[in-house]
Amino acid sequence: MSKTALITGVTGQDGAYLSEYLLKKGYIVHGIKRRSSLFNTDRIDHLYQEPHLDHRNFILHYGDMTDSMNLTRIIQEVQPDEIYNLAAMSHVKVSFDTPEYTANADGIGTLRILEAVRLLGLKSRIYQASTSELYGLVQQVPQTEKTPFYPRSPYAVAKMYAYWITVNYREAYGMHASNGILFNHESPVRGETFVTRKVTRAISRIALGMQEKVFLGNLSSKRDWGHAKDYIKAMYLILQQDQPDDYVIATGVTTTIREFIRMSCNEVGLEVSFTGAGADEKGFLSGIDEKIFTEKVGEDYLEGIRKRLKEGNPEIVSVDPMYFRPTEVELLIGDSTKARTKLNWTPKYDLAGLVADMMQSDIHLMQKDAYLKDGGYRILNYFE
Ligand code: NDP
Ligand code: GDR
Repeated sequence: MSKTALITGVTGQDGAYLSEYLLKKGYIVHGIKRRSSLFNTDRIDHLYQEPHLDHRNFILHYGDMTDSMNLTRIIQEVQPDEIYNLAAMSHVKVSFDTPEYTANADGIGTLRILEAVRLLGLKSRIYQASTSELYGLVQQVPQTEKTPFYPRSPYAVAKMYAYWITVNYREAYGMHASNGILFNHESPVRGETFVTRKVTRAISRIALGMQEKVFLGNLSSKRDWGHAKDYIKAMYLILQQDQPDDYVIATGVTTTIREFIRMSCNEVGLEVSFTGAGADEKGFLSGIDEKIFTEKVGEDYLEGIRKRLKEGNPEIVSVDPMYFRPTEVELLIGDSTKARTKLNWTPKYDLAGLVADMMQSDIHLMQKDAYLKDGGYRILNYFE
């Protein structure tokens, strides 16, 4: 008998990779997507199955984390063996603009799922997408399952409620409910407004002569970045354990945003040097390895870069304080020893592999845009 999984946030980065992974394992996968005025299923379109087919193993339902009745009905209909609660307003900076909505969707939304399973008397195992943002203001590093929390944004505070309500339902009602405390994980389908993807898209466009520079916020914060493909495997493993529990999932390596930019540039043969600090920091194109550039980007674009270099120290990164956060999380570095020993989880990608994967994909996507632009089509340049 195939197992049935229900994924909230199925249209997001992790939802897409997890759907693919579970389908390959023979699961019937149900996903909850929001109604939107434009199609929002880009990341899962390759998995889509026509609703008129007799036998489908990938089924989408309209829903929202703020609608208890909707969630309860879907859970009752689907009777899932496993629920992966990935839906959230997941942007830390935006949570300062929409704090109440974030609390509702990310915090109370988790309660709605737990309570629905309890009231329906189901035995569904529940995975809660917890986050390294819970650690916030540095108490100790590396961060483990025992490190105290000190959330620094409305997003993190909402996720703190979700973390504890998951623990509470496990202890109060004996539910198989677990938290994965995942550190930042990225991929070629990472949302365009998170810093890694913003950088890999921008550097690709700069290399192709489609954009002059990119505006960013705090370049000094440090993140422990992994690949989403590795991290969704940990979610699956957590729900396969006999006992529910909470696990840190991380690589154990931390890097500044500045260094991530440098690595993304180097990936395509570009060199960048930084001057200044804080709001005055700038990044300049300082050299080019023409062999790597030609191989990764293409000879056609070489002349444009040579010209920019000849013009003298062209600025490709500027800091704009509008991207600073009212309270910042400066340093994240996770210790995932528990997951590595108990779940036997090991990531395949290191940061260099992640950067290479993201840059390769974005260069390819932007080459397509450059081709359309050359053909006279208007290409929108959305910076945020
Ligand atoms: P994304 O932002 O890519 O995806 C979020 C998903 O949630 C999307 O499918 C989105 O739908 C959906 N969603 C948002 N609000 C609602 C709502 N009110 N009702 C229903 N669905 C909603 O996030 P990721 O895939 O990167 O992350 C998955 C989860 O893991 C999130 O909970 C995130 O907070 C958490 N997390 C992520 C980490 C990371 O580094 N990626 C690290 C640790 C935790 P739509 O597509 O319509 O916007
Ligand atoms: P984060 O990811 O806040 O860690 O949350 P994000 O990529 O948004 O920021 C990481 C760091 O980069 C700095 N930064 C910028 N960030 C953005 N978005 N845009 C910029 O222009 C920019 N410039 C500098 C930020 O200040 C920050 O220090 C992500 C999300 O996926 C959460 O849902 C998840 O819980 C955590 O990772 C773990």
